[in-house]
Amino acid sequence: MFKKILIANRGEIALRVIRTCKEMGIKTVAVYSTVDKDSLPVRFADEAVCIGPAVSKESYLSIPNIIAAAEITNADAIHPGYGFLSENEKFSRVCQEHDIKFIGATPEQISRMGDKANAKATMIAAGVPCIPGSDGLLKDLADAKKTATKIKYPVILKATAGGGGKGMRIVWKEEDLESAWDSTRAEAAAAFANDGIYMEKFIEEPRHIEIQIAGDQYGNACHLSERDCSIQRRHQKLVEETPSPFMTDELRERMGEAAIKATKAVNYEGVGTVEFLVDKNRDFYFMEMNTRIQVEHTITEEVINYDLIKEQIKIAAGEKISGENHYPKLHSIQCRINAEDPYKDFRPSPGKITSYHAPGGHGIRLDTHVYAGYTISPNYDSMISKLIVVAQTREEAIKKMKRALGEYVIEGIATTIPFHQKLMEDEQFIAGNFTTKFMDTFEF
Ligand code: MV4
Repeated sequence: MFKKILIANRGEIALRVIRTCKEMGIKTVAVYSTVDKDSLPVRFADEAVCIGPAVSKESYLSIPNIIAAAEITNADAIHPGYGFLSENEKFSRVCQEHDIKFIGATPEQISRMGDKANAKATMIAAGVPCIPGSDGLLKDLADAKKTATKIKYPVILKATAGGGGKGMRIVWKEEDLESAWDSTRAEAAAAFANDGIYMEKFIEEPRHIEIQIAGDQYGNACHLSERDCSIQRRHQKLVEETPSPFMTDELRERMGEAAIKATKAVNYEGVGTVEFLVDKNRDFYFMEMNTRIQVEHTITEEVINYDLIKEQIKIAAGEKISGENHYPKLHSIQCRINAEDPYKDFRPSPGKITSYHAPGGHGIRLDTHVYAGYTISPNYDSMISKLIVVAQTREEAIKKMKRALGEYVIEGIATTIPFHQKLMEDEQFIAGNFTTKFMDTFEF
């Protein structure tokens, strides 16, 4: 087992990793930018190293600074959390070259899954259902026209280097194809220095349901059931839950099986997520594979009673997993509480938390790095905390969430708490009747 892990991240996830390391008897090193010097990860880690100024490029994204911090503290592994360098091929490789275990995917896996057309080709070959579309990248506009005629409009153009909603265009009819082709290519070239584009049939009003997976170094793989992440706004998830209200036992078996095929196809080692789009007929299609721990891993932990960070560390250290799948025994919901003003189009609201009271009690979990007097910096993402509830049923979980939101006091900045309170009262949400389009029409 590792003796000392450096956490190449900040905020709640850095704290989350430190907590598990402590329970496992592993020493921890926090790295921090100058504005984070008074943060809880710095306070609770065994050691802390300043790696640069507030701007991420010069601190949390600086590979040389982070490797230097690992070398001077003698860390034998690095946990990258989510975001920042967690799916960075170069960082994974540099860690390898310095004999530091990167707790995440290999450089090869990151590059294979990061190129979406390539990832899709891998999944088709493995027998994972994928959305009908072009055979790899489109050659030119004529190829795009031919493919669209074959699969029928509406279609979607996607940048192969994109993902998470960047570099996509929906095309409803042939006369709009040429300008969409030109603009998607130009945008992809500018944003990713890669203008490779592929095409898919556009799935209208899908649900976003993802399967948590784990694989070890010996070829064992299992799934840990699903999370429904359909409540999103501009590709930012707002609420996640498990089990999905749209799930059936039969669909879970099929999606779990497909996710395991995806895991085995890339010899994946570690914990990861296979994202699917699910249409109204409960047909599902591979979308992306995430090779990191995700923000919403918490709800899976709550319903199957499992520490996913611990599992991640054990797998990285070479331990075997049983290969048995895990099924939800309870219902869990997570609300992401952001420093954003829901009354002003979710505009960011950084600043000082002047007064703070955290909810608690049975079935409540709050993952956060904030406290009274903490200042939310405009330099990083605006998440304040993740409020997680677990209960016997979905109905009970919603009631519990309402109760917890009502106890949660954050003063000095605007937060998304009022949005979540309204959502928990929404008839369609309560009925489990929602798709990725839900937020387009949600009145707030
Ligand atoms: C799609 C789609 C419909 N049809 N692909 C958005 C993020 C990126 N991972 C892929 N995305 C989508 N791909 C086809 N063929 C709709 C989306 C999509 C979406 C997916 C999941 C969650 C929220 C979304 C919001 C808008 C569009």
